[in-house]
Amino acid sequence: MKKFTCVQDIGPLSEALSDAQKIKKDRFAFSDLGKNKTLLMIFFNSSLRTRLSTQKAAMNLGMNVMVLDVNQGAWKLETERGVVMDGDKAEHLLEAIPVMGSYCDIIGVRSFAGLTDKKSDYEEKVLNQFIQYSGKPVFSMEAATRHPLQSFADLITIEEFKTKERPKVVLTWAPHPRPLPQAVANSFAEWMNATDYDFVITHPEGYELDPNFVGKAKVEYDREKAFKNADFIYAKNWSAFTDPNYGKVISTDRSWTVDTKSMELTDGAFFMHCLPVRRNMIVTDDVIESEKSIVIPEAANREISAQTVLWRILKSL
Ligand code: AN0
Ligand code: CP
Repeated sequence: MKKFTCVQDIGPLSEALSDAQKIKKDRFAFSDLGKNKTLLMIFFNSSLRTRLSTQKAAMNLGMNVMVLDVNQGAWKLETERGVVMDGDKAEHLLEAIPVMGSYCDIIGVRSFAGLTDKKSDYEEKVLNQFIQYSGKPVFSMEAATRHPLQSFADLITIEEFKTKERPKVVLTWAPHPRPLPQAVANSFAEWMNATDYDFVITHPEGYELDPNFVGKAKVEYDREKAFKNADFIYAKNWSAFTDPNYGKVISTDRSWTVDTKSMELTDGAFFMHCLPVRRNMIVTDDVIESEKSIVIPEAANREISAQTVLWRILKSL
């Protein structure tokens, strides 16, 4: 595997899941594979889980790991070509990328959507420049439109907890005070659409996602109807995608907070969220602390999804 940015890059999900299972059974079985190979993780945005789980995954495979927080100690980077660089940005991405590529064997990039220019975000400008100019395999640690390592971990988690062959999985929008990218929701939809689950998306009017990601999913505006018979509730906030509100918070309606009353409409559903989560905005204390909450095993599976991806890339070097 030469890149990992979307569901297509992983190939058949059944094979990816079986690789993940094998790795989870013995995560040190391939600890020689990454010997003398270096992973460089580049963060343009904050992270807890992605940073730690991906580093741990690389260490399990015997790799060396370097982490660069672009906004803490590195030169400020210009990302647009043609700009007269007379402002505060001292270096251009077009030099920085091949330089970074020269120090490592695999590059992981986190670069969120700016949420001001939809076209630029949805073209995945930053991630694609890394793919084009680094000369090294690149994987996404959440880019502008997708978060595939999260979605892969979500899929692994659903497979572990499901009690029926074809569970009903509901992606529900939930309120948040600040504008967040659509990446986690887009990506979750993309991966769920690649399964044969019964997949439903629910959100208030105005929060429609990009139809390319919604795909064949059922969109149900009535949250009560959507929650009925659900086996998994996957909560996430995202800002508006549709113009003229792209990147804006158009509602913080707390009747969309996932609470015990709404969970009672489901078929004893498990509660999922990628974390970090704002309690009593996205989900109540009661629900996230309930025995149906699987947010911790979900986060733990980030190590497994990252290790499966790194294992595949290392094998192809
Ligand atoms: C980010 C987001 O919504 O994309 C990262 C989630 C994994 N969340 C926040 O910025 C709070
Ligand atoms: N879920 C997730 O990607 O978490 P971090 O932003 O902490 O990495």
